[in-house]
Amino acid sequence: MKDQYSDGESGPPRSNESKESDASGPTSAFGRGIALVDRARDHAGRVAVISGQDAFTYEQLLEASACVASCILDGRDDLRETRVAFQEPPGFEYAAVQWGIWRAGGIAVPLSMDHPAPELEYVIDDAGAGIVIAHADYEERVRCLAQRRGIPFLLGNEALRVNPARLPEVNPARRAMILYTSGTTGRPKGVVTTHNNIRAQIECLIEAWEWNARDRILSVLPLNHVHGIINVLLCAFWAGAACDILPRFDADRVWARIAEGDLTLFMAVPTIYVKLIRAWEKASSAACMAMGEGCSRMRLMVSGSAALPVPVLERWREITGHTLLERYGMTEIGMALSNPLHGPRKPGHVGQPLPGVQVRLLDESGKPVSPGEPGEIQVKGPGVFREYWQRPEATRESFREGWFVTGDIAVVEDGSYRMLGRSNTDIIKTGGYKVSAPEIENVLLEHPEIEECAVVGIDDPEWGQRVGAALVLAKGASLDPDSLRAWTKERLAQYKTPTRILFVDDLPRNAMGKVQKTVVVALFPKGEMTNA
Ligand code: MLC
Ligand code: AMP
Repeated sequence: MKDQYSDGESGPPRSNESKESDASGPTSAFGRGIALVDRARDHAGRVAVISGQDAFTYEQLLEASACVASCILDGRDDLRETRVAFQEPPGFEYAAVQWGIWRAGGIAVPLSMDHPAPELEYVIDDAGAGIVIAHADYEERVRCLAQRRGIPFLLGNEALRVNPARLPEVNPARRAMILYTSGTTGRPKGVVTTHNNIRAQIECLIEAWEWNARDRILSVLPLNHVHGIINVLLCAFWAGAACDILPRFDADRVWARIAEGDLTLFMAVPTIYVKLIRAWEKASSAACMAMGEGCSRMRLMVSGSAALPVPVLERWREITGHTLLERYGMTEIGMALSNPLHGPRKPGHVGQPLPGVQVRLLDESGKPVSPGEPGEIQVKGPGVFREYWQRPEATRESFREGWFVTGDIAVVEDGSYRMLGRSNTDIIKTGGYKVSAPEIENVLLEHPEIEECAVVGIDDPEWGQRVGAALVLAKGASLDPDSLRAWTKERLAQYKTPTRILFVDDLPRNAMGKVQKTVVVALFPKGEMTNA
């Protein structure tokens, strides 16, 4: 790592920060400070984003984001860390809005494209959003959420047409982004990263995976999580590479795009590789030939966000010739461990610390483990987040002596880390999404027919884990799984909605009355989707 990062004071800029700087660039005052944006001028003529049939250069991204920034500023000199929540489908407008918020001095709070209204409202309220932006296709729902709260609402495509004005200079130690992530208790927490944190998270991947301006990556992941935002979109932008963005994952479209033969990188969660393997197995031999040819032109394919089952790694290698590079990361820290770009990648392992990232394993008494012993992963480095938004106690509790405590258990074998699971079974990973069992239980308990419930993760070959719910119904009540799922989907994201439902007379509890989740897991018959 070349630079030193210091997470200094944030908040309102010092008096010289909003002064006009070098007038080069697309506006009279470019508003420097954010390295990612400043670098874009070095590759102004290169393609930054491909979205359907359209390609957009870095120059266009700079121009469009200056317009968005000016629209959001609306005459002010600096947003001074106002939170700007935005719902934009993955594409050029998303990138322009994200950069526009940053260049105006705001904090970007990306909203999920798939969340029902109550989840969106929670994020808008918890972040204390001062402005809400949406793509025209989502205007109807999002505008009224904003208006009900008296928050100014802007349309992304209109913001893109505003005349660019003078932009502030942004101190990179300032807060840049809030991503919502589920925890072991309560509702999701906002993970705050500064521009410096984001830069560090990007730079370690640029170095480790040798990103360069000739790269072309296909983006298929949601852009409200670290994997899609940092590892795919922003690494591409840092490198001056091209990011070809699909609005959402679709196995046939991904294969068709790979078969075109011009991609160099692909990154996804294990569930996506499972779905791609399934689509391959259904394809004609001519199509498989073209798909295989496209894969052979790529230089790297990466898996992460959840454990990659070894049979999936092996099948992927059989059909594409690629040994997937598995790495480990977390919203709070970006990426921490990675198998090597060059050299053997160990199946079932996540490799070694990335450049600039310190990792240690501690036992239950807080002492470093002996070699070969399991321990909890703790991480330190310039990419580690700044705080949970407005939760100082939760922030304090998540650090020990300056190390972030991940809750993940691992062991080092022959110098390579192997993941063993989490210390808390109330966290479920499904399709690469992290979900909290208590959060789902709290919603289910609002249902009038449900008296008690226990939510658990059930191992699943496609989703990693499925969300399972064991339910005790109120006396004399009846409930069918489909209507319960429909009811839950109105309140929670689809991936949090239980797909394994079991009706029981009682929940298994220990002598203290605590529900025994491992016993609950064993109650679910193997291999059935739902059963009543
Ligand atoms: C959807 N379905 C599920 C499900 N999600 N069923 C079980 N479990 C789940 N988790 C069902 C739906 O109900 C629906 O069924 C059907 O699948 C299709 O839904 P969909 O939403 O269209 O699915 P799809 O688009 O195929 O989504 C699959 C996916 C998505 C893998 C593309 O889950 C995804 O994008 N995951 C990535 C999440 C991610 O980016 N995580 C990174 C976090 S950052 P029906 O019957 O209703 O039609 C992080 C740090 C790090 O973890 O290290 O990277
Ligand atoms: P999130 O909070 O959504 O960022 O998810 C982070 C969590 O995903 C980590 O704490 C791990 O539990 C899990 N995770 C990420 N990558 C891997 C991996 N390669 N293997 C196993 N678990 C992983």
